[in-house]
Amino acid sequence: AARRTAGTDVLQRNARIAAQRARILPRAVERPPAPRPRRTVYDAGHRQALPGRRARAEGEGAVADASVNRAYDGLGATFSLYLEEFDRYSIDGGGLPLDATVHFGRGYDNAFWDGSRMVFGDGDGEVFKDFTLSLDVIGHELTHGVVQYTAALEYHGQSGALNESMADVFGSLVKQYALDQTAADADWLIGADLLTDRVRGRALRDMRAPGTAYDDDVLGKDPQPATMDDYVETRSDNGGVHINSGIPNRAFHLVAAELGGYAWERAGQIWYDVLAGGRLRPDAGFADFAALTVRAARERFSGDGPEAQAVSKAWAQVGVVT
Ligand code: ASN
Ligand code: ZN
Repeated sequence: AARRTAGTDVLQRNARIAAQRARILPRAVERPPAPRPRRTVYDAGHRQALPGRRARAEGEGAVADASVNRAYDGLGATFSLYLEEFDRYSIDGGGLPLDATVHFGRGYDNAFWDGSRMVFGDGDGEVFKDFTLSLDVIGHELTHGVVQYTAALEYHGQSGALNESMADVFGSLVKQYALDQTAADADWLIGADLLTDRVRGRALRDMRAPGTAYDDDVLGKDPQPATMDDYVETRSDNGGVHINSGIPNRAFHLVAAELGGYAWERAGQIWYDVLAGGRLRPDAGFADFAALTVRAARERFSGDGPEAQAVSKAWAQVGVVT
């Protein structure tokens, strides 16, 4: 009797396992593995030669250098936002390996995308700290790469300011996504962690209130306009690409704030649809871009839904006619 019971147990167990397999296996087999980033972080050792010494590659554990680890994690956070929310596989959409170099130069006060990699300075320590400290700045630099592979917005005048604004918008979304912040929770600042205590300021730029990020003896006053009435005509900074970006930045914040919830879900999706949708020309101006966002809101959501209304209203508020 004991043997028969054991035998029945085995049969029942086998039947149970077979049933589980039938439920579980087909799904596990059908789903392809999630794409993974392929990151490499280099250390320029305070020289200006690129890429520098290989410091941490994909799958390797944290190293002693915090700048290396922040860059590595920032590349990962940016990869995740684009993949999980916009279905974009890396910067080029085709799994491009992600490279970054830290400790570029000595006291170097900037970070940039050089066409194939992100490069970070340590800051001079007086005004700026290490440029890997702000996750939105990492997302900003990588988004210059995304722009290069999508609309390729020309880096001067209004198209250049749109290029800069895209970098700020998606840079901020990288941070919001990593911190699980709604539009209401987010600070909407770019580079809030970069300024030393000696600077009178909150960040490099404020998307919610352009022109108010800093007012300081060394840096001067934040020159960003918040509406077209204050658009800055200048020949410096490629025609004010980091200045007039305040106008489309604020439009994005207004849409995100009006719609509420996670900014990447609706406002970010509309902006991404325009950036990667193939209709945005490299020499697009603000009005071209604005009209495409209204169209994208209608196409992705609905003709006269809250999304399209919020987008139209935001551009009107910043003085861009759609
Ligand atoms: N950090 C600046 C930027 O990404 C550097 C530059 O390219 N002017 O816009
Ligand atoms: Zn930029």
